[in-house]
Amino acid sequence: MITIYSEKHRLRDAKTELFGGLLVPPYESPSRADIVLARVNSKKLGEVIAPREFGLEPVLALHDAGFVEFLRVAWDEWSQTEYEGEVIPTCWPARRMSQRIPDFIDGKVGYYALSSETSISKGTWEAAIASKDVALTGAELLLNGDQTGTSLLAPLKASGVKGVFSLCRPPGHHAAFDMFGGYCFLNNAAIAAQWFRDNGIERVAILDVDFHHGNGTQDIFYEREEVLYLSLHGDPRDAFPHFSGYSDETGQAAGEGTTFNCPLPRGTQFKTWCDKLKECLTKIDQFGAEVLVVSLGVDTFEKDPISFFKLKSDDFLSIGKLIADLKRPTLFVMEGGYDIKELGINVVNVLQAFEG
Ligand code: SP5
Ligand code: ZN
Repeated sequence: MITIYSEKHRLRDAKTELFGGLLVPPYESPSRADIVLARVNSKKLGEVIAPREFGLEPVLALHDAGFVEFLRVAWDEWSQTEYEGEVIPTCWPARRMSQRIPDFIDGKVGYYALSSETSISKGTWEAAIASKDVALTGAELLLNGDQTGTSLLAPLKASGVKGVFSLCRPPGHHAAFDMFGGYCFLNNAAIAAQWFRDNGIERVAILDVDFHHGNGTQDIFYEREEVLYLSLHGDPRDAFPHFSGYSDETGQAAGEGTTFNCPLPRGTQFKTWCDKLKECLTKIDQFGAEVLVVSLGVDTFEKDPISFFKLKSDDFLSIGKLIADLKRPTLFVMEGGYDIKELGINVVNVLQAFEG
């Protein structure tokens, strides 16, 4: 399997995360991509290639233009104040307050933030742009093949499943139409899914196996009938992002029935999780998805420091195998996973088992 990877992920290297009332070193760190890439290489998963640049058009196809401009200038505007730390919101347009966008950076960051653990730091914008290019390059490779013109979709019909791994960092699935947070700025998986739609694919499914609910992906496609969003995640009563991911959130308007949420309790083991995965896979099949995007977070791992499911390293092999059984061209987009030590093993387990 080909991996798409950009060194520019290193530009996202915040010093602070607000956690438990303290500013701590972020869980979402550059070492995450390093350890995954090291495992991709040591297990000889396949070639690793750099992304090409797609510009802002595919971003503006899904995200609010004012939000995107905010992300672009947030660090510079913050740097022009007397503040010494990183950009952290302290004030929100909460219930019954005005939803007008303020001028000063403190107000703007509150307007566009959905959570406050995610500091915006110098270089965050550049890294987020590179990350969405990693997703888009993966999508393009899956659809059109490499420069020799070999499409991966055409041989699918004859010879089975094909997959591409976009090693995105920073992750994306919490980034909504006009909000950042949960370590995410631009929604890489959603941008890739929309790119498939804009390039001749009628029906796309996004399967989100990250521990956290992908509130951003759900938000972006909530009223859309041609993009199916399915997620297994920690019950929002106990888990971030807390205000999204209940099972009665099923889509609306034309999108009614094209969102499927499986919230699961503390301590969930693989058996229970896997039964829900199988339900999701059946729905993807019935939906008639031509392409599958997997939001691949492995923070479901038993040793993950911020999550509460109990999956073991070998369980990630079963996940890869089950996804392969769907026999759809599949773009794996890296999301969360914070047990640095075993992160690479768990991610590559999914990918290698997918390849069979
Ligand atoms: C992409 C992704 O996985 N984002 C996750 C963002 C989670 N941020 C908030 C974490 C709050 C965790 N509280 C954990 C309590 C641990 N005992
Ligand atoms: Zn997560």
